[in-house]
Amino acid sequence: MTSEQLAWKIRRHGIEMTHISGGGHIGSVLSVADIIAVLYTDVMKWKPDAPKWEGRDRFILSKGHAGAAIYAALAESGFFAIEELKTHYADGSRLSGHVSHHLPGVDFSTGSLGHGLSAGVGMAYAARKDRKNHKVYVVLGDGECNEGSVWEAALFANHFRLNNLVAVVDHNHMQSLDFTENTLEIEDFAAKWRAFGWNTIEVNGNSHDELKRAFLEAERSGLENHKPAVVIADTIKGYGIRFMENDILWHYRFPHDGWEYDMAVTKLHQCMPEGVRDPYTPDGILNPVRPTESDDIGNDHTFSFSWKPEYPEQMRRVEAGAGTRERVRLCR
Ligand SMILES: Cc1ncc(C[n+]2csc(CCOP(=O)(O)OP(=O)(O)O)c2C)c(N)n1
Ligand SMILES: [Mg+2]
Repeated sequence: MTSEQLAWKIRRHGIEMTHISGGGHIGSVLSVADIIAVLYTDVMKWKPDAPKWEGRDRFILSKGHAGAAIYAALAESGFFAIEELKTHYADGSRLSGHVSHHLPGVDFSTGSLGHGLSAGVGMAYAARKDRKNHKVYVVLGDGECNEGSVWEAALFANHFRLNNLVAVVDHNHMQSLDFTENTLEIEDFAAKWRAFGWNTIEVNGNSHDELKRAFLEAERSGLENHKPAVVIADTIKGYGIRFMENDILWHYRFPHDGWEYDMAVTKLHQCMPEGVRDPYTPDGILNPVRPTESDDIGNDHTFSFSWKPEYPEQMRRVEAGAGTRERVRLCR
């Protein structure tokens, strides 16, 4: 499967899983889909029939609230049956809303933000001591980087020259209620990682070509100076479904019956790569329900908009930084 095909599948499964279960974080899933797809098709070593294979690269989705994305990638890669995805969030299911290590292919449970990089650093340090060749990949959210523990782990990784560790930050400029810059300023984000001693690579995180080049560069630079690498992946929250993009509503909201589900599926079908089959609605939705004037679409749902009198000034600062880069076309 190509990375583009897997990314589409992650998005489609993500819509279905959050729709059926009435839970999850679809904006976060859509944001990270391309990063996970590239890692699982082009970068990491793994064996679905031997999930605990010693030589496997380790993967931690530290932004564990996007569990649906890694579940979809693992099922599509053969770690467990695709049918099981439908149990997402259900009582007794292995597919809890936040990532569970009870699933084959998952090494570390996440959901409480700020812990994944520390665990990944430990795994990389152990691999170094045991003279093993595998690598460790940790995907973090940008809001997650508010957590102090992330920066303690970053110090450690540089100090011990853990060039077998790659962190990827899904830098979508948003967290749960607002833009990151309105919540707790993190810019100049790349400069911070450089100051912590990391090889710092900035890319468009929805571009598969750029992501692939970034992982090669992480490898090359690490061999040269023995430092860990961070890929700062500039993404769009909700990417791939226009009405969800950059709208904080879709951090927590799931696609409801009616226009939300119908339009999400319809939008994805407009960009379906060749060779992919939609397991849920193979022909798309025949007569999709469309939003009407009274539906809540295209409105600003940020916390600052709702509550803060100084909103316009904050917004100007955010708009200068976020979502201004050129979009990658999903349909090639
Ligand atoms: C320690 C901790 N505090 C708060 C939360 C609640 N929470 C879930 S998602 C989220 C925002 C995360 O934003 P970001 O890391 O930018 O991820 P994104 O969804 O934007 O990819 C928060 C605060 C949590 N899961 N863990
Ligand atoms: Mg974010």
